[in-house]
Amino acid sequence: AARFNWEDALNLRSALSEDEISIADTAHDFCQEVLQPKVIEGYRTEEFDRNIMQEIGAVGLLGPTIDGYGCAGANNVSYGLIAREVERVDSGYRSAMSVQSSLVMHPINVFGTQEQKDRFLPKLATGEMIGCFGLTEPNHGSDPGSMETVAKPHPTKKGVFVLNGAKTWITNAPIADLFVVWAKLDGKIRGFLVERSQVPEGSLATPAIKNKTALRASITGMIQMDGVEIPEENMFPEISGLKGPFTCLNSARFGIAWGTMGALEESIRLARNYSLERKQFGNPLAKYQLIQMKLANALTDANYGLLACLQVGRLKDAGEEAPEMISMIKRQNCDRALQNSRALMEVFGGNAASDEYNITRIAHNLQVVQTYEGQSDIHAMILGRAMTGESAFF
Ligand code: TGC
Ligand code: FAD
Repeated sequence: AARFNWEDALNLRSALSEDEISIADTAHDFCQEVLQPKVIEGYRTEEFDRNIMQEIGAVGLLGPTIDGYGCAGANNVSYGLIAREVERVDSGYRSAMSVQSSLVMHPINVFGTQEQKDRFLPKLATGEMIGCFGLTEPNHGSDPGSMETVAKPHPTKKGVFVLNGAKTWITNAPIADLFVVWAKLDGKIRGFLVERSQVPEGSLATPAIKNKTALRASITGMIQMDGVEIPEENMFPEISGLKGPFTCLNSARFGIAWGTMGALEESIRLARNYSLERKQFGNPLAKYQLIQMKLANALTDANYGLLACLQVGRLKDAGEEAPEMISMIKRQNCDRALQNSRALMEVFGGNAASDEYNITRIAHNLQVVQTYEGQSDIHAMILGRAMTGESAFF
């Protein structure tokens, strides 16, 4: 019989290929050596140094599933393993990475023209260029189909579109060079590539949303467009309707399902170690049943969650996944990671209030992760609709 290893309780590693293990180990070492030492300060100051994206790019972790253009050409399981390693450090760093990979590079790769791919993908892969994804608006979050941002042909300049509207809560927006903006053209949602350096001065503003209570290590802001002019070759040529942004979200939500398990695993490691060191009533906290219950609950949820991710990843690699499967793992893993990390905060007593113990940062981040890319209740209704044929949204 095998010895039980709490750090890989159901032996996920045994179900991975050599390539997947090698990518996961590279990502792990990079994240621990380069990102982990920055995170407490990054979270305190709420500053995201754009060099971080270049560092992530230099180890090949941006757009890893894309073939060519300087990308790794790895499978979806590998992408999930990378997200898990980045989010083991911080959900904000995983946000910055997954927006670049899933929400900017992925749509360019699947919807873009050859010219768009050649122009943008190599620079996005190195992190020299930073991208963001503008879907959410001040009045339309869970219901992006009602968006107000519009694109119109320029009244006098041939081959030019003009964008007007506002997007909010956009990861990377204040420092982005490239904006994937979803806007209605003749009432239909279309995707546009807005290059900061190419638009008329004063037409594009990207103020940061400051003083966040979570995800402080990533930068978030608005995209305010007032007569942004872009050439028509910067529109995705074929894709129209919500299918465009949701195709991107399928990939990002899949990564989040893995990522949250990394955050939960880190919460478990921190709480276990703390409980062995801290003594009350003459014993280490780890000796008490109620503490062990919290650890056992969290460990079970993390490992069930990872195996569900692996199953959906294998299906995705075979082209056999359904979006509802991704809704299921995104919702379940966010909810379990949030609930368990909150319970594990209790193990730290008053020290949970010190950022040096890291646990509270992780739990607060997970509240946002459970909200973005479809709040958990929205995913429950996506599943309920698939089960019953009845839409509960409208
Ligand atoms: P609905 O009728 O469901 O769909 C309209 C059209 O879209 C298609 N579609 C999908 N296609 C591919 N993949 C999916 N997952 C799809 N879901 C829907 C659908 O087939 C249909 O196509 P067609 O051709 O028939 O028109 O539209 P609805 O208006 O009823 O949608 C409701 C709902 C709730 C499902 C949807 O709007 C939703 O998921 N809302 C949540 C919004 C959301 O996830 N926003 C994310 C913003 S981006 C973000 O948060 C990034 S954070 C990144 C970070 O920092 O890490
Ligand atoms: P609302 O839609 O107002 O929802 C509020 C509550 O009501 C939720 O609990 C929701 O589940 C519930 N609700 C809504 N409708 C229903 C219904 N029909 N039935 C029952 N309950 C309902 N967006 C982007 O486009 N790009 C990004 O890069 C991005 N990054 C983000 C980064 C951060 C830090 C944050 C906080 C958000 C980010 N978002 C981004 C936005 C995010 O996707 C939205 O916040 C999310 O989709 C929810 O929208 P909302 O905030 O408008 O909430």
